[in-house]
Parts: sequence; C-alpha cells; structure tokens
Amino acid sequence: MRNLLLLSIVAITTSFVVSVTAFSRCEPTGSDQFECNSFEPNPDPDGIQQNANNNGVQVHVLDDGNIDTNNFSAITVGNGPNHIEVMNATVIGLSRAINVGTNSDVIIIQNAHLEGEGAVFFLDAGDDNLTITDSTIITTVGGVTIPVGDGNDTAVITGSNIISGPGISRSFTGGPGMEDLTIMHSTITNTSADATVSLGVDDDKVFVSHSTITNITDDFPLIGAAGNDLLTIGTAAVIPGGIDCDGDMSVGFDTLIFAMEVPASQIEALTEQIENLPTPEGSITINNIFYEYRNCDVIEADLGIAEPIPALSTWGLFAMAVLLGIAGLLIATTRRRNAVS
Ligand SMILES: [Ca+2]
Ligand SMILES: [Ca+2]
Ligand SMILES: [Ca+2]
Ligand SMILES: [Ca+2]
Repeated sequence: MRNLLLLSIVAITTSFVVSVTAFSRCEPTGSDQFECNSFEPNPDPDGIQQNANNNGVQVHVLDDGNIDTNNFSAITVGNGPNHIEVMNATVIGLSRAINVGTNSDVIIIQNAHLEGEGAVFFLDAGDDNLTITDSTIITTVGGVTIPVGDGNDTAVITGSNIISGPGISRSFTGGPGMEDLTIMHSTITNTSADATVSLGVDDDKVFVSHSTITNITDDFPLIGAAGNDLLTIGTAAVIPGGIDCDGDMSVGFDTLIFAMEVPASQIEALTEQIENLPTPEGSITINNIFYEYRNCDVIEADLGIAEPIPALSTWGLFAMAVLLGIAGLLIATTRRRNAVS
C-alpha cells in the first residue's frame, strides 16, 4: 500500500515536471492572454504565434522574459485590437520583433532591447499607439525599423536608441493617416543614405527635443511628406543635414516651428530673425546648433526662456537680505523691550 502511494506521488510529480517543461517560457495565462517570464527556455525560441487569433490579445513580456526566434517574428498576434507590453527584456525576431494586425493596437516598450530584420515593429492599419522608453531598437538588415502603417498613429520615443540598417532603410515611417510623433532624449541613427524619419501622407505632427537624428550622408534625415505637416524643433534637437518639410515637393502647406529655450537676452532678436527667415528654404543657427530646411511654407518662432543657473552673487544677495531681515527684527525687539522697561 505504501509502495503504491509512493509510486503515485512519483508519477504525479513526474507528469507535473514534464507538463511544466513542455511549455515554453511564453505561456497563456487566460483567454487571449500571454505572459513571457524568465523560466527556461530562456530565450524562448517560439515566442507568441497567434496569427489566426483575431480577438484582442494581451501580451506581457516580464523582466528577463526574453524571446529569440530563428525564422519568424517573435510576437505575432491577430487583428486585435491588441495590447503588448515589454519590460526589462530582450525580444529578437528574424523577421520582426512585434507583428500586430489591422486594428488599433497599443504597444509599450520599456527598458528593453528589440531587434528584427527588415522591421522591428509591424503595426499595420488602425490608429496604433506606440510608446518606447529607455530602450534600444535595432534593425539588422534593410527595411524600415518602425513603420507605423495606415491609420492615425501616435508614437512617443523617449530616452531610447533607434538604429537602422545597413541597407536601404528608414528608421520611422508614418504612412497614410495623421501621425503624432514625439522624440525626446533619444538618438535615431540611419546607416543608409535614405531619410531617417518620415511622416508619410496626410497632416502629420512631429516634435523633437534633446535628440539627434542622422543618416549616413547627413542629408535631410527628418522629412514631412504630402499633407499639411507641423514640424516643431525643441531644445537641443540636432538634425545634421536639415529638415525637409515636404519630401514630396510642395504637396500641402507645411509649418516649421522653432520652439527651443534660449537665453532671455536673445529671445527678442532670435524671434525676429526666425519670423523673417526665407521660404521655402533657408538656415539659421540657434544655441550654436545649425538648422537647415527646405520645402517649408511658413516658419514660426515659439521660443522659451532658458532658466539661467543662479550665480553665486545672486545667492549672496539673497543670504544678505535674510540676514538683514533677522538683524532688523532683533533691533526692533530690543527697542520695544527698552521702551517697556
Ligand atoms: Ca494596428
Ligand atoms: Ca499612419
Ligand atoms: Ca502620415
Ligand atoms: Ca507636407
């Protein structure tokens, strides 16, 4: 009887271990929900393949929940709308890292490393929402690193490093629809001679600050396209080779706004200088950074004041004012006491 019990326990334990190891480390956690964790195999060679699943799929790639697929995309889901989050992990797909469908998808990448051939993200149609924070995004061969596709797409890239190429490629393409792209504290590098960031047709918006956008020839790495585009250049935006408001040559009414912070003493003169810049092309140096532009219909100034770091003398004056105040109070108190006594 005891032997039978022992055998049963061994059998149950064995089947449990087998069933756990039979799963790859990306596992379903509910209906249309998947989680990738740090269990073996790490990295997971299968990733998440849900081509036929057209319901909204939720994917959470957790800390160290790495994926590296050999001959297909790392995460492929259906037409959604899908929600994909990658936090503190590496996701590599031979074709693409993340492949979503024609609905409006939400993708959040934080402190992660994503790598693909041809493209890292394929977002397809729908009003997609992409947030990339403190991450590295790399295409190893050709294509476009981040093609957001059809639909009105929103992308916020912060503290990240986007690298495209080698081969003929762009880093970001907006495609049809109204894009709203924000690039802050990031570096976008294109190892081809093509444009690096382009917004595609329709009325698009881009804001760039504390970032560098380059291509290998430093030849207009940032371009708008057909439609009325709004290009806003903030503080410490470095775009060697310049800004092309309209890569398709004068299709739409494009506005270039210089909106960086400058010393208070320069704001008036710079504003006047910017508002008198020639169109459709010209150049200006602001905060020692050279900006060149072409195909822009209107140039606007929306400069802010760079807060100066308080000089020692300012603090000295402040301290003296405080001391004088205290001294004044002491004198007044002493006089009042004397008057009473
Ligand atoms: Ca989509
Ligand atoms: Ca689009
Ligand atoms: Ca567009
Ligand atoms: Ca345009």
